[in-house]
Amino acid sequence: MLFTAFAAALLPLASAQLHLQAKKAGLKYFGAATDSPGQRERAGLEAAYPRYDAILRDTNEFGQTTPTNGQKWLFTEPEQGVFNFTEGDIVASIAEENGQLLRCHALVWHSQLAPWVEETTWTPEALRGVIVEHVTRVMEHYKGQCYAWDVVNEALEEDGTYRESIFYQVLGDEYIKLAFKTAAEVEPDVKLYYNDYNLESPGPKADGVLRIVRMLQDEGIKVDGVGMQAHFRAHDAPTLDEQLAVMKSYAALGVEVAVTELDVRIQLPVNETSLAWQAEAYKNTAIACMRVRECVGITLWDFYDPFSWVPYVFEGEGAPLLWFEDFSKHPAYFSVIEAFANMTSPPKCSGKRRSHKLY
Ligand code: 9MR
Repeated sequence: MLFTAFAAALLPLASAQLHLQAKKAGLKYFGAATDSPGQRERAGLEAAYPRYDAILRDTNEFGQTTPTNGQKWLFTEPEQGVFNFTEGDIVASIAEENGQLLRCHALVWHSQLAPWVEETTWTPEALRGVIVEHVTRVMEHYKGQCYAWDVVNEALEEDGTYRESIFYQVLGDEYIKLAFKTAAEVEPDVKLYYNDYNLESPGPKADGVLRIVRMLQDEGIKVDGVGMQAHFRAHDAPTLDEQLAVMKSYAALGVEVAVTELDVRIQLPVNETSLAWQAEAYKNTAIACMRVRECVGITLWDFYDPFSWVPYVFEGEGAPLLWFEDFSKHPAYFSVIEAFANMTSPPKCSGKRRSHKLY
């Protein structure tokens, strides 16, 4: 009994290897987003989770992190011109202490927006000023710390038309150009991403992304990447072929791609079948990212089921991540490791990913 408990305690570190294996397979990183403890407490969870922290900080497991909430407008500029970086800094300092890459998220988004932005009646000129000020101040604060910024998040509807956010209503697609242009002026070396969900298979929304990237490129505005959030359902996740096709379509425009918020939710309670579907979905995403040279990495939207956003939003669904509540690992963890391991032998040549014949 004692031995089992002891072995179980050692297991997470002894077998820690998502980032390690992903690197060997040619990715830049495998990471997990995380929330700051203050946010956890507000969600009714305990603040201290030493076992969680040990896994998050284990760089063999995760070489990258993202604050799930702390850098959003609601927290960073709760009142006009009043900036607060406390929450975002907590996660940024975890990344710094551990030498993990930081993906920064998100500058211009219609959700978790400070109420003052939506409650004011803006002239186009005034809202332009607000966007420039927000992007500039937040990016300046995090200058040198981010590998990438999600500059504009979720600007599209499912049919590929623009979402009627306050930004779009006042400025049309100009707000997207302005956000990217400003971001590039503040920090020319950071990767600037458009990030959205349901972009993981070809279709009207993916076409909308291609349109946004081309629009920016046509105007000579810097855009470096497309972030595919990848919030999937186990029973109908995009296939490997769909993911490959869509990643290649973005990459064909000369931008990199990343899987930025991966989770695969299950109808609760989980059973063997749903866990197998989930394992397949995770594996397909890992394989797709490895096969497309421009796919730089994969980020889980947290890694520990109790911290997922899913049960708060989708009643009856959950268990979308790779660690169960008791810190045992999902079958999907091992399917990802297996996918990476199958890709790593023989090693790839001259920095280019080899063509993978194993799948
Ligand atoms: O994980 C975030 C959760 O804690 C927040 O309550 C939620 C509010 O919308 O946002 C979650 O993260 C979202 C991310 O920022 C953008 N893509 C969708 C994510 C899940 O909602």
